[in-house]
Amino acid sequence: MKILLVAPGRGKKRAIGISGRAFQVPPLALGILARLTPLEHEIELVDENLHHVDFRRVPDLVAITCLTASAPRAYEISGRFRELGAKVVLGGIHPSAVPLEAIEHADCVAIGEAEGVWNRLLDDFRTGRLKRFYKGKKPTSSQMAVPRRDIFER
Ligand code: B12
Repeated sequence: MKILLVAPGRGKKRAIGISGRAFQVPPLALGILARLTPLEHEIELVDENLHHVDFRRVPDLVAITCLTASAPRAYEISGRFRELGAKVVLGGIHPSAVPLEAIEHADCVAIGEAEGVWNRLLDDFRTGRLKRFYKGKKPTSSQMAVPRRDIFER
């Protein structure tokens, strides 16, 4: 299964490259999703602050992380991929705070932490039983996944 992980850009700052930013940080939530994803799946990460999303390549599942500031762009990306036939899951602080708004723009909303729900969500998707909402509990420190850093550009 092909899974695209997306960190949406904000406004005009999208995809201007490393040199254009005062400082740039990797989207840790997506590193965690990558760590939790079983190795049989193919994952790709696009951080829109660095690169454009290529809508010509349509994965099976698109997972988008978003804050309130990036929610409008997250919804745009989600809408385009859904038109192209991909399923989209939204997660992060904004969809967790307003899941009923977020579900209007996606097939599925992950509320709270990814640990404990991501693998169940992937299994449900694979077997055609994706639910509209998944609610993650606060993980204990030993359950917390360490972000996979190899998926980030230096
Ligand atoms: C560190 C931090 C930063 C760092 C980011 C470092 C980094 N590497 O990303 C810096 C200083 C750069 C930063 C900047 C900003 N931040 Co900040 N930041 C935080 C802080 C303290 C922790 C965020 C973090 O990295 N958590 C660890 C990651 C792993 O957690 P997470 O993203 O929540 O992801 C988990 C779940 O949400 C879920 N999940 C997330 N995405 C997805 C997606 C899917 C598909 C699924 C299934 C699950 C899932 O699973 C993850 C693992 O369990 C939070 C406060 C907090 N305690 O959360 C504020 C916070 C996120 N920041 C906030 C804000 C407002 C900003 C700025 C907009 C400030 C500004 N005015 O510029 C910018 C935005 C930067 C951007 N990305 O565009 C607000 C967001 C509020 C909101 N409603 O959106 C927060 C909540 C602080 C607050 N209480 O106001 N921030």
